[in-house]
Amino acid sequence: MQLPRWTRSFWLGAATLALSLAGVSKAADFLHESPAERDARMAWFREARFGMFIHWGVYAVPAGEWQGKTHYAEWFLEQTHMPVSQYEQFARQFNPTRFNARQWVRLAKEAGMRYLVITSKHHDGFCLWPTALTDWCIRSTPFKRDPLGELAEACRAEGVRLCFYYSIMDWHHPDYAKRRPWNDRATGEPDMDRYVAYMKGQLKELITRYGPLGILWFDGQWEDVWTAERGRDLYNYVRSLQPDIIINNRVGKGDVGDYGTPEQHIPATGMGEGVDWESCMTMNDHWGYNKHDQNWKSPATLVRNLIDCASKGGNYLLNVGPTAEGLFPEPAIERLKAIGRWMRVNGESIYGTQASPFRKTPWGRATRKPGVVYLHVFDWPKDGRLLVPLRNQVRRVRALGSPDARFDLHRQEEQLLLVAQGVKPDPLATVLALEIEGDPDPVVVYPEPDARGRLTLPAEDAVILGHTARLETKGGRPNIGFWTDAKDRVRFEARFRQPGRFRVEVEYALSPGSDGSRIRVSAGKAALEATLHSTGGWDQFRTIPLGELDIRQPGVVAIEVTPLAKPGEAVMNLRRLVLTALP
Ligand code: H79
Repeated sequence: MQLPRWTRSFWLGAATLALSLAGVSKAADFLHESPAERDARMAWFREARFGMFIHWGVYAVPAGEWQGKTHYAEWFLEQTHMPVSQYEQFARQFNPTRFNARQWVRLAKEAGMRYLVITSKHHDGFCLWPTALTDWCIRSTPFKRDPLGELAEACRAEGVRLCFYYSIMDWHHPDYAKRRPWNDRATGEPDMDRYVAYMKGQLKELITRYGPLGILWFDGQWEDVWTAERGRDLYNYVRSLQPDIIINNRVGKGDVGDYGTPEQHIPATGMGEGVDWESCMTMNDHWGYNKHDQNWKSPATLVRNLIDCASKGGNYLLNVGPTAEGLFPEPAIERLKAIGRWMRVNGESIYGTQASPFRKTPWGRATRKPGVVYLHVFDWPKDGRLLVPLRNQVRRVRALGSPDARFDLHRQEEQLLLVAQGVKPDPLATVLALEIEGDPDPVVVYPEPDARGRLTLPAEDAVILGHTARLETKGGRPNIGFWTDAKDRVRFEARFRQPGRFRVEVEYALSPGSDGSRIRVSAGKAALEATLHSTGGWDQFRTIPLGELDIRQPGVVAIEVTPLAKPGEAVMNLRRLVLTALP
């Protein structure tokens, strides 16, 4: 039974009052909430789709270089194993006199970003605000200002949501239980309970001084000294300070948190229906400032990453690593401005949208809103013809940024064929808005052998039937991994216009300990069996022939991979199947 909201809160209130009168402190439980409550809390995050990450701390002083080596940034202390007392000296040189909070926030806002997440404390433990709980903070620098306070004010003035990153792992604090041997400043026995009290005190400062906040973005939760129970407790504590705050999933060990946080990649097919997530990525190869890192991604890549996230129902958190003077690197500013120019024209296809109604489209990505499907065309076709796998009646087609464009609409089999005139192509991505009748009714387009009779079935197109096997990414490319249950199967579907005999190959990886997996590959009624040998490791991919299969009837055929024997921990990491027609 569900009581009306006001009665529930009345009884909850009365119970809390009774408990507190009795002197019992009952920990708040924010781990359970109704779908409507959760939707209300997540609403701004889902609408925003795009945020700025900022990694800033004393590591910006060495700026990534030490003793002739140049690959450092915010992991400087852990990578050099420099004594903590020596690392502390960098604080004396951290004097970002050119820091201008209003400028940073405006750069984010003009790029189209709706929220900003800044490192209040990274793994080195240095606190970017004048905390009462340690001297290892901005007060120990010549910079006598409060960067977080100034950012809070600028965010309020500009209407950008302020969020804080906070690292659980702390290489500096004497009570963090996995103390580093090079922490020469710590004495006594570490005490994790005291460390948690320290974190809670700091989080209370952050929320009460600078809040309300949008997100608390935890990190560094993976070491054993951090437990699932501590994670749940910290989640509840932060929510009790600000009930509507959003907390990422790195607060705990996988069982708490409001959304998923893929790092440096975009999940091949999103994270599943109804799961909120945000991919955080760098613009070059480091999070903190590294003066030698000039490997900047192009504006087209950055905009397409944002589109890719939105098309899969997720957010994009794009990082900037400012200098020790307090400036954004010039290449970062140029890219933010380019993204902003694109967003001013095309933002309606990103903000407040939902995941694409299509599984895959050869020309780019798509998003949707009630009554509208947005098409993000990465490389505009020279002939202006675009095949859209949609059955709906279309009321109107608009090309964003090309008000004079005209479209002829045709049907090609079940799909919609758009023939465009007067579209000004955008090299980053050209966006069309299709205003449609009713909910999108996509046509499922099956892959087919190409003109040379070759059909590739990549992992991301598979339906996984089972419990453990799932899509993961290795070397930037997806594969089906964690295939530890030999009852799990993998299915592809493809259309064959004519019958024929096909050679079957698999691209896979298998570690030596799992050598000898046996699999069956079937296509309709035909099947083959094969044994897989080790490729040398779970990320060593190799392509081998498996045998031949007869496709006897034209039409849509299910192609399935079924394990027969699994001598090791997993069947294989499956990257793709390739079928090639034999003459
Ligand atoms: O704050 C950023 C990273 O510092 C942090 N999370 C993002 C948001 C992070 N912590 N751990 N990791 C990411 C994964 C560990 C990566 C490592 Fe390395 C590989 C640690 C050492 C080798 C990355 C590359 C850090 C230093 C070199």
